[in-house]
Amino acid sequence: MADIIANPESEGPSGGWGSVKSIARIYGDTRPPVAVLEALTHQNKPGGVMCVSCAWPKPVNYHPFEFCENGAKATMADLTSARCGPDFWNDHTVTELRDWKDYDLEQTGRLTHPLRYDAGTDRYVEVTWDEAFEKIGDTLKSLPKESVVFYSSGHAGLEASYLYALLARAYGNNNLPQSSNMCHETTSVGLNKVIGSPVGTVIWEDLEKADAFFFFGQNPGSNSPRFLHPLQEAKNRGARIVTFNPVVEQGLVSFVNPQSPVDMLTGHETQISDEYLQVRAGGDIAAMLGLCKVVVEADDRAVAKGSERVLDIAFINEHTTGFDSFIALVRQTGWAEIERESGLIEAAIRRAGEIYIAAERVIGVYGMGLTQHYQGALNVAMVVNLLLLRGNIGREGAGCCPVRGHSNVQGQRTVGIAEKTKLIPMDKLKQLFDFDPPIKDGTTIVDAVKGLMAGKIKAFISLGGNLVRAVPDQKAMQDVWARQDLTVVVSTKLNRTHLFPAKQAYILPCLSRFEMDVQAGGNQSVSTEDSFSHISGSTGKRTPASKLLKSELAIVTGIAKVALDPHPKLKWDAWTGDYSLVRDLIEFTYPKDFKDYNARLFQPGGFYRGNDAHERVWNTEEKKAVFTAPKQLNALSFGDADGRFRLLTMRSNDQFNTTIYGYSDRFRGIEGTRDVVLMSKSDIDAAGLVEGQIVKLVSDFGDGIRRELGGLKVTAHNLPSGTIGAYYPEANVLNAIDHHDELSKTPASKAIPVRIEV
Ligand SMILES: Nc1nc2c(c(=O)[nH]1)N[C@H]1C(S)=C(S)[C@@H](COP(=O)(O)OP(=O)(O)OC[C@H]3O[C@@H](n4cnc5c(=O)[nH]c(N)nc54)[C@H](O)[C@@H]3O)O[C@H]1N2
Ligand SMILES: Nc1nc2c(c(=O)[nH]1)N[C@H]1C(S)=C(S)[C@@H](COP(=O)(O)OP(=O)(O)OC[C@H]3O[C@@H](n4cnc5c(=O)[nH]c(N)nc54)[C@H](O)[C@@H]3O)O[C@H]1N2
Ligand SMILES: [Mo]
Repeated sequence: MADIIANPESEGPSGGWGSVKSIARIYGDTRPPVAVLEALTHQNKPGGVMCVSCAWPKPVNYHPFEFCENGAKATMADLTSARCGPDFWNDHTVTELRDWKDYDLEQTGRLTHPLRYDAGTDRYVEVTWDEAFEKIGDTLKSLPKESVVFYSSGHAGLEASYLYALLARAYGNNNLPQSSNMCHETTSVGLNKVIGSPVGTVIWEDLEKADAFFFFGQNPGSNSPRFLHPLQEAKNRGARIVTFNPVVEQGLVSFVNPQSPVDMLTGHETQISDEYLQVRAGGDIAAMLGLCKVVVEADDRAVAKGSERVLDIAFINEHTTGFDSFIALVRQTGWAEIERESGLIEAAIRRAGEIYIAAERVIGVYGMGLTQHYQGALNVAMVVNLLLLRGNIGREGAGCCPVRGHSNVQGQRTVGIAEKTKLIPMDKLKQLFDFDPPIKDGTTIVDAVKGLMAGKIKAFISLGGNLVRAVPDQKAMQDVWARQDLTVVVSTKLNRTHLFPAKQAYILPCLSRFEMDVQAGGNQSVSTEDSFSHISGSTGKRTPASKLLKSELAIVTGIAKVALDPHPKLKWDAWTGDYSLVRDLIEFTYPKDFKDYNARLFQPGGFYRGNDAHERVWNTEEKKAVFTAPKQLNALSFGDADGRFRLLTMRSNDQFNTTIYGYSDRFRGIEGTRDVVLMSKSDIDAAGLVEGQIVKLVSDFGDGIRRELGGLKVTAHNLPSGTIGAYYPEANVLNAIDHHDELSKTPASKAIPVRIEV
């Protein structure tokens, strides 16, 4: 067993009483009605509400409480008793609110009325839905089609998302970027390139059969806590877990199951990781190459001895391409280089490699620690290389497991929210709706921001999200966002994006998934797709926060009716009255994925839409799974230099993306503030700093643009030398919009080149 040094600052294992205390604190902050507790007991179960937080799957054999600390926080945040009505603006101007913290904006509560920005008073004022739609429609009709963007954050259900994509295409463009452009686009593009699947290959049953899990840059304790249950079960049956992460994340160290009375009372901890390798930020390619080297060397020994091969040669021959050049590179690369680039010692990589070899079935798990890098797609290809060596894809108990963020981020892509036309069955759309869909590819987030900067983008519709706060070059983004002709943001809560209104700006308040969505045909259900490609229906039961709220679907159709000319095939009203009609359209458009959609809506655990790579059918250009010889050993676009640090931007367990629930990052022992820069003690000393000193981070991207973030307290933390940490989204002012994954354009948020100024 490795010596795992937990952060001395940490409050102890993930889960446990800390988790219960944290939920109780948010309960006190938000004061939701007591019935929220009832809502929680139905969460993620058939007939209940699918969590609005992350995309972790819903098991068929669910626990009595199938929710986690963060799901509970997200639920309470949606069902808060606080309201942000029109009278809020009697006391506040937009300019004044820009000085508020994200936390304080969130605390204002649920939005209750449609609002229009009034430049004269610098406030939002109440507007009727009809008036808002009419004005939005007039402006959209007057603008060049290419200048309008239809963004979505991964919240809205499949039904609203399908119609949103239809709206954009019927309007005349494919400008449908999504939050995944900042997140798992690296997977959609990079994984697809090497195994022909834009999504993970693992399903729930695989978790129950795996002998080992290899974690690369994914933090289940904070970001997908329900993952800790199958991990705990896996540990109990003897499976091994190996983690590569610069930060010692408590959830990957140990876990006390907050839903097990015995564990809670006895304080029984499950140790999660058998080996914890603190790789340098951006050092995973070298680390994984080292693992592959251990496998190849073991195979060489087996061949010499005439014993059973370590490589799965039959699989490699039948199913893969590129093996020879990859192996040549593995042999060529020396340990000194691997150690330097990964920041890990050979012996540690060897121990991890032995675990990989000893395991019959391995799952490779990854998250933002791999995807948000300049060579993010290469990171992903390296995970696949490692898995392919021993046939660990398309086999029970094995596979590739990217863990998605937003609850329906994967599903929105499945039903047409995509800027790349090749992903869309345009012929089906033409057949169904009798129009010629636009053939030009639309814009990604990076290109949309650059389009804004160049003045080419003139209007943004946002179906959820907080784009101004989520993107790189946030300061420049604020200015160019406000220069547009029109911004329409469909939201549940006030956020920073609303504070940079365009010439015409609207906030359209929507229902949360917990709330009843009563339309002409009665209370409607929506559906979402999880990280394992299972689709589940979700029915809200709570009384809406305000009588004036509309569903996301009704807002989409409301805009469609004013932005587009009437067309007999576009039956916006009928679809709004009965969402099952939209599901029929989805089934017709994507028959393989959505067979018997309406009939299977409430199947326990969701219905599986299948994945060819899971069956070892490779939809790549080569029709094989692809080994990739990496062209570089780190994931960076820059080299090491004196005084230059790799800044990784972190999430705490007390936030959901740009929504800040509180200032307690209890797993990392940081309380009461987010204005910190985490550094190793040796880096603090070497830089001539002292703990507690207030410093400024400045961008070292080298494009001559001054980007800075001041007021950060130097805080000692267990990190590899040269790697430092600060919180997302605050640190977004430091990243450059041109600093992104080469292949997919996902912003490289996990190794931003910075310097420290005092
Ligand atoms: N509570 C909570 N839950 C969430 C979210 C949230 O903000 N809060 N966000 C949701 C969303 S949209 C998403 S996409 C997911 C994100 O969930 P994750 O994919 O877990 O994302 P992060 O926490 O940003 O980063 C993951 C881990 O990568 C590590 N890391 C950073 N750089 C590197 C590196 O170079 N190599 C390696 N190996 N590791 C590295 C970090 O230390 C961190 O532990 O979570 C979802 N769930
Ligand atoms: N530096 C750095 N930048 C990053 C990241 C990082 O790790 N580091 N992570 C990136 C990632 S992974 C992602 S996914 C993006 C996130 O980018 P976004 O998805 O744009 O941001 P969120 O913070 O998830 O959006 C929060 C807002 O969504 C609205 N909202 C909440 N629930 C609903 C709902 O049910 N319906 C509607 N219509 N609106 C709702 C609320 O108004 C809330 O304020 O940020 C990215 N940016
Ligand atoms: Mo995400």
